[in-house]
Amino acid sequence: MTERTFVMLKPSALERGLVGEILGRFERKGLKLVAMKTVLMTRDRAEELYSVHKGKHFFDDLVSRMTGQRVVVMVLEGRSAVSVVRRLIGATDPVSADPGTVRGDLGLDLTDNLVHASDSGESFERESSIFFQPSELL
Ligand code: 3AN
Repeated sequence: MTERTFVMLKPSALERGLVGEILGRFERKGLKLVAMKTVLMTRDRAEELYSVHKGKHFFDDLVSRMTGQRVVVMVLEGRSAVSVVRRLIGATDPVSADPGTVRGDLGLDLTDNLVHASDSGESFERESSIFFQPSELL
């Protein structure tokens, strides 16, 4: 089924010049870019994006690491886009992410693990609305 997913390239992806490398993997897989922009992450947006993790031991560090940093946010579209992107990015901890995945090939840090991607259609709706107006996603 054709669906959409939300992806955020975290600060380290921009600092290390890996935006093209990561985006290229999604494009070569066949996913279509619907919208993309660079934004300065505010504390409010970071807390909203990671609201499901509020109360966990890593929440404050995660939000602080993202706040005030530039990130790239995008919406991708394609067949089973949510699960396809999750498989392409690999496990949350880059140490155990499989080779061939974004985190497995390019990352090591757990908190700034290069990329965030929605884990369900509901997450896509919630997360994309933090960064995009409906008119940007027509
Ligand atoms: P994923 O990004 O693979 O969906 P989640 O949703 O479990 O993983 O975690 C969201 C983010 O929280 C991760 N991308 C990572 O930055 C951070 N995170 C998750 N678990 C830990 C942990 N144990 N220690 C530090 N940061 C973590």
